[in-house]
Amino acid sequence: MPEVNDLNIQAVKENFDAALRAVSNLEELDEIRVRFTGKKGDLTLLLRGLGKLPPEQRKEAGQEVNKLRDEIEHELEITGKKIRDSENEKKEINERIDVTLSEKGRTAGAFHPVMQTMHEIANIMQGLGYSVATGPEKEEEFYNFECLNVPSWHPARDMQDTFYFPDGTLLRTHTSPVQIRSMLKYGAPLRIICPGKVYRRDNDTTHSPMFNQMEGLLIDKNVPFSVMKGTMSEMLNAFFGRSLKYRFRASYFPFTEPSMELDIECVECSGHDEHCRVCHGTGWLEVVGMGMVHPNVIRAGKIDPEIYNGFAFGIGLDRMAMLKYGISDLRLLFDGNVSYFMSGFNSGRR
Ligand code: 2U9
Repeated sequence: MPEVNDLNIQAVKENFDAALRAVSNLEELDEIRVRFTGKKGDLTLLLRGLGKLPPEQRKEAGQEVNKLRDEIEHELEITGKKIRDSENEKKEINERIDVTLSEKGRTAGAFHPVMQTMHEIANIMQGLGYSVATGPEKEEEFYNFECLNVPSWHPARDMQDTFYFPDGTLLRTHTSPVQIRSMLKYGAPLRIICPGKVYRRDNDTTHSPMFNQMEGLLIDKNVPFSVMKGTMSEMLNAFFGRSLKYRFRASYFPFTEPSMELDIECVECSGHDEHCRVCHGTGWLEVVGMGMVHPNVIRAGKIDPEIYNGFAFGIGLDRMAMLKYGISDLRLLFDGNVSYFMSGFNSGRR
């Protein structure tokens, strides 16, 4: 075997074979490629050394070096392909998706308790023949107050109590304007419920500047007072899932005459706990305001109060949700932290 520039062709071949046997990835293979075929690589040195050989040895040595170069390039290519194939195979196995596996599981979303309450009461009322009506939250004074027999001197109209926009419009303080708009649109007879957000300048532990209400309106001929009382008690029995005790108290609202407030027995203690945190020992909970619609309001809805009468009611959905689901603090309803609700409010305490 000729020696070229002190490098033995056979030794280069053996070194290359040994290096190739030890290679395990493409980076290492690249290092070998540089070590043997690079500018300063063993093969290049061999080629350079050819010129220093006596002319009679050059031809044979040149053929040997060229043969070795072809072999090395061939081996590098084959080994590179083997490594790439094996890496692809490993990747395929590691990244393989088993489409038959079941999903990891996720926490189910749920309706907010106030929305659940809204749907429950709406379902009950729809069962009694009422339709759901909605309207704008940004209202005109005319629909929010004027049509509802709320005089201009009434404190509710004050800047202290109502959110006004600079143009004189306002954030509705109750959903009553929806009933006025419905009377104007559909006329009589009418049976509607109007759920939605309402706004008042109130903010303390028991009041939020935005809260949820559901009002209802029935207009027909010769509607007796007893239908109002019966409808309200049926609705509350269905909502709480049992027959409750009721107490009707005389009250006053500008839009109804006569007006009443309806108390139910305390859903927490039924009047048996003088330290009850819900009824504070009174045994009663005030839940609904209602009354026979004032003739002025019927007239504002372009319906003749000599022919038609009816009743209306208003109920606070946030308070109803708290009572039904045992939520002790109003602020929890508007808090972004869902952990409270995830921890089982939905267990159906009542
Ligand atoms: C029309 C005619 C009459 C709606 C009524 C109440 C009584 C009432 C309160 C309950 C709890 C508001 O959310 S609350 O604070 N509401 O007491 N609302 S009668 O009367 C109407 C509405 C519209 C056309």
